[in-house]
Amino acid sequence: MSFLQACRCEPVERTPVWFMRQAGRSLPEYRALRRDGDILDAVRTPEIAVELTLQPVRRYGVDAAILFSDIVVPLVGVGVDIKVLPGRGPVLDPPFRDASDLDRLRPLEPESDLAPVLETARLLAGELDVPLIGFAGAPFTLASYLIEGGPSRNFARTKALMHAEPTLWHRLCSALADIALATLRAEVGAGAGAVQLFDSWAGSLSRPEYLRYALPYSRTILDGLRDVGVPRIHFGVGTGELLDLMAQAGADVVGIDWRVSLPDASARVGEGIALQGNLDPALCLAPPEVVEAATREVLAEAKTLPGHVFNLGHGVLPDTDPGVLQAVVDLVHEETAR
Ligand code: 1CP
Repeated sequence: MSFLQACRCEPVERTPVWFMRQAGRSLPEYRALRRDGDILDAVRTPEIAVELTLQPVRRYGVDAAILFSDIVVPLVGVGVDIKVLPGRGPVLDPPFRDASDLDRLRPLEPESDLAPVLETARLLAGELDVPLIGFAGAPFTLASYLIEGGPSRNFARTKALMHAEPTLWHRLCSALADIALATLRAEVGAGAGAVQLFDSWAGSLSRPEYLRYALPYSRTILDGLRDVGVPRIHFGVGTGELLDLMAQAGADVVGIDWRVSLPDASARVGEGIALQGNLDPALCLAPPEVVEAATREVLAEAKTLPGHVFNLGHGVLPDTDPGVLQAVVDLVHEETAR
């Protein structure tokens, strides 16, 4: 299993590769199965979620599968009325504003609140011959959807709240950390062989903000998984200035976007930590020779790393030609075969 070995900085037969958002609108078979349906309905229907998880594994021969779900699913599970709108993302009306909104979050009971997701994981574990990645949203990123009421560019309300009402922020993020930890532990119990904590929007925080308002809660989650023994991947976008702190939060693997070179990222995260990344997903819309050169560049930069999982720096863009991703997978496998 080259994916798990690379996550643990052990020698590999060849560099493992998978893509964030490898299931999704870029695949014709995904569009055919999903049509105009609600993504949350697809997540709640194990036969469909299993098939959507398997589609990219079958097509590309990637070295890991990622459970078809969404970071907001555990929040929906505890009764928060979040909708996921096509082309937009998660929205919540009314959003969280004050301490009374904490009542909208109760503790997660995974076996009932996430029953279909865990069933999907169990079915997949029996079917896959590559590891299944379970995942959850980190407290900062989840809190941003609850407070902004949807996707955001500047996270203004979220930052205003964390600075103005640190006690409320602490209570909110503690509750979100408990939900994420319970989610990940249950997914591992159901067969996930690795987990990824998505703090996608943490790059909007300064170092002092990250240290005070994000890291403690992500650490609760990552530390809380230590005893289950699966690799813990910690990912965010635009986090070049935070990589050392994200590693300190308790990750085995840190996800890197395209803004930081892999050798620089490795120096920042420190010894014994593997890196995942970091081809720019936008380049996958360029002609094949551009993608090939960029892929070779990532591989060249990764040569001296203790462990490398090839991935994009963020999710596959919907307009990506699947043939381009296939060429990336094949090139990574061919070039790194020992
Ligand atoms: O209906 C659709 O197809 C809409 C697109 C979509 C998909 C395919 C959404 C809405 N969620 C998902 C599934 C999903 N979400 C997966 C599994 C698929 C895979 O990776 O192969 C995963 C891992 C996620 C995680 C997720 N959801 C993140 C973290 C990853 C990241 O991209 O940074 C985030 C931030 C979300 C929120 C979300 N859900 C959907 C959208 C469009 C968004 C982003 C909205 C925004 O820009 O804030």
